[in-house]
Amino acid sequence: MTNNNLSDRTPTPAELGFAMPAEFAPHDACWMLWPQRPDNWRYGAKPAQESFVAVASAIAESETVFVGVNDDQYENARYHLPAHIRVVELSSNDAWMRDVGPTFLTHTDGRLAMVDWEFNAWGGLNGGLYFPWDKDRRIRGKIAEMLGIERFISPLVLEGGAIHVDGEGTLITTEECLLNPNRNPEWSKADIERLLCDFLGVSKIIWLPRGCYQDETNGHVDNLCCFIAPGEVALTWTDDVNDPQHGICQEAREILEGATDAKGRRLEVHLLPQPGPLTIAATEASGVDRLSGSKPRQPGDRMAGSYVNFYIGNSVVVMPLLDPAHDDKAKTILEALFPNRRVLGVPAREILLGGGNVHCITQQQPRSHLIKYRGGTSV
Ligand code: KQY
Repeated sequence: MTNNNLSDRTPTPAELGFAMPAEFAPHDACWMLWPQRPDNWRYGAKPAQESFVAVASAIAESETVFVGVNDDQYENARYHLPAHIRVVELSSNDAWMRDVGPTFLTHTDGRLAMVDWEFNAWGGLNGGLYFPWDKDRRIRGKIAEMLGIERFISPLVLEGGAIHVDGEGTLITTEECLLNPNRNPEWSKADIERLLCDFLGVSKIIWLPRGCYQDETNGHVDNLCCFIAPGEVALTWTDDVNDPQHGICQEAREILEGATDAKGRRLEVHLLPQPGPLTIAATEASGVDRLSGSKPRQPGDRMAGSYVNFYIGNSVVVMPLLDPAHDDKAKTILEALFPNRRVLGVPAREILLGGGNVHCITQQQPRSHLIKYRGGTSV
């Protein structure tokens, strides 16, 4: 745990030699959760569960996949998930492992550790998406116990989808999320930068003003833009000047193209077409339970669909299929960006209806000296 008192402070993870690797670095595993809450997923989450099975199966082609499940869904998840996927009982309030799961760190000597951020369900009682979030909050500690790794507790409210790193000292995030009064009102931008550098071993932060239009996470960067290699990012894009997303894409592109990374490189920005615009159909909204304290789904509401919300596995890239008019083009671009990985598309509208996508429901565990899983498909 970091104590910022200069007199008796403990060393930061960065000072101890830990840093967050890029997603495109090798993995030992991927962690996911099983969707079930009927006030977020329509029809008791049955259609979403099918999509989660497809995502887990695609990722399991190149690394071990763990799926955490509440006890009352354990048998159902075990039945629907293929046998080589590791189903473990792990209580959660919902199914966004990117945000509630560990941000893993590795040491130069190969050790694995994690950051345990503060979590308030994307805004707490000031615009958050549900209450309570107590089970989500315990997930990182439980995974640290299972893996037997060090857990660095950060005072920052942060979800994993709010950051992307290149593994070479650079981090991208958005002001809309990290500077939102519903996350860290007591910290200045400089304080937040220092905490990110201390906990993640980065030295350069690139701030984008806003995330995707109507993104209920308050602008997670993982839906807008991501590193695909050192010095290269993918950015969701629309040419439609009448779309409110247009200005968001333009300002992000200008900042990214004008930025240098921690190593002094200019960034190359690759554009991915935006799907849609996509909105919630009446038949989709009506399948979601209306409960007080959770975000209602209204017919016609714009969804924050983006092809940038993909997962980079060891030898696959798992991308969301969201719109027949744009899926093929987005896949072709990703195939060119990842010539050494197979790009697998999974039908993902059901995940989008729940408020996120493939990247939001997954969390990579980087390769370390810790574990060689037996019987899985870790490569
Ligand atoms: O990272 C995400 N996109 C999580 C969104 C949570 C949505 C809950 N309805």
